[in-house]
Amino acid sequence: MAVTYELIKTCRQTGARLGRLHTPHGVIDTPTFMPVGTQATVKGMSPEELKDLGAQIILSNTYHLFLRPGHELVKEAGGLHRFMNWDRPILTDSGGFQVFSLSEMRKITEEGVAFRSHINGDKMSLTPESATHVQNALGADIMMAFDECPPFPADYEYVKQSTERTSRWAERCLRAHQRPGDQALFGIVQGGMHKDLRKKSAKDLTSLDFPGYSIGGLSVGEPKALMYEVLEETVPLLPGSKPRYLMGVGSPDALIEGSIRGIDMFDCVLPTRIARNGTLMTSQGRMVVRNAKYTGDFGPLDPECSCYACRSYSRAYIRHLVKADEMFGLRLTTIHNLHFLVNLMHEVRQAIREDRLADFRDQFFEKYGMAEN
Ligand code: PRF
Ligand code: ZN
Repeated sequence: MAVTYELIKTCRQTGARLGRLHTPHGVIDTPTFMPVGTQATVKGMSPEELKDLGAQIILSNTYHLFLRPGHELVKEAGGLHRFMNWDRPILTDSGGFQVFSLSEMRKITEEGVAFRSHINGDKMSLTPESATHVQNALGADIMMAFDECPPFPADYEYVKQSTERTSRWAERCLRAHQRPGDQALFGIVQGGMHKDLRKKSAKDLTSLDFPGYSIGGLSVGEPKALMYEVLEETVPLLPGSKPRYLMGVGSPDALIEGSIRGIDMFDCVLPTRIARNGTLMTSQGRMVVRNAKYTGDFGPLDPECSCYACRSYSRAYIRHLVKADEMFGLRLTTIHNLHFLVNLMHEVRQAIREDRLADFRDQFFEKYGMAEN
C-alpha cells in the first residue's frame, strides 16, 4: 500500500483527529500543513531549510511541471524527489485547478480540458488519463484525481453537471493509474456550496474506494462561515479510516477550524506568497514589516517564534532588505511564515493529544485577532 492512515486518537473537546500518514518516503504527523513548491521548488527555500523548519511533506503541481520542464524530463532525472533533491513525501495536484486559474481559452469537454499554455500560448490538453500518467512519471507519494473546481458563485445546474463529470473523471483516473503500489491516488469531492451535490459527490467517490479523499471547491471566494458549513456537511460523509485533505486552505484560523472539523491535511500558497511582499504571520496577527514604524525596531519579527529569521535578525534589518528588494529578505520572511504554520500544526497536534483543542483555539484567537473575512 502506497499510503496508509493511522488514527492515533480524536480530541475529546472537538473531535479533531491526531494521526500518522505512512508513505514510501516517510511518516507525516497529521493534521499537517504542506508548503507549496509549484515548480519543483518552494520559492527561495532549499530542501535543507524546509527540513530545518519542520516540513514533513510538500506539494507540487502537475500543470506547471507538465508545461515546463515536462514530466518526461523529470522521469529521466529519476522522478521528482531526485530531480529536486527532496527525499521526504511529495503530493502532486492534478492540474484540474491550475488549468482553470492560469491558462487562457480553456475548453472543457467530457474528454478533458483543452487550453493554451500560460507560458508560450501553445495548444495543450489534460485529460483524466494524461493527468494521471504525468503524475505517475513525476512519482509523488500522493497524487490527485483530475477534477473541475467550479467558480463561486456558479449556478446550481452548472455545478451539478460539473460535479457529475468530476465523478466520471475520477473513475477514469483510477483505471489509468499505473503505480497503485507506491503512489496513492486521492479522489476529490466537489459539489460547490450545495449540500445535495456534496452528498452525491462523496457517495460517488467513496464507492470507488480511494486511499484518501480531498475536499475541493472551497476557499474560492465564499465567506469563511459558508466554507465551515460545507465542511461540516461533507467530512462526515467520508470514511474515518482514510485521510482527508482540504485543498488550498492555509490561513491560521482555517487550519485550526478545519482540524476541528476533521481535516488531516492542508496546503496553501498564502504563507509563501504574502512573505514575498513583506507580510508576516505572527502570534499577534498579521504584520507588514515594510511599515515605517519598524524602521528602528531591533526586536525579532515575532517574539514567540524560534525560526532562523527570528533567532538571528531584527525587524529593522528585514524591513531594510525587503524594501531594497534584496533576495535574502524574501528568504527570511518565507522561512518565518512557513515555520509559523508548521509550528502551529505542531501545537494543534499537541492540543488534540491533550484533549484541549477548543481551549487552544480560543487562546490563539485572543492573541492573533479574529480572522479576515
Ligand atoms: N481542485 C484541485 N486543486 C485545488 C482545488 C480544487 O478544487 C482547490 C480549491 N480551493 C485548491 N487546489 N485539483
Ligand atoms: Zn520567526
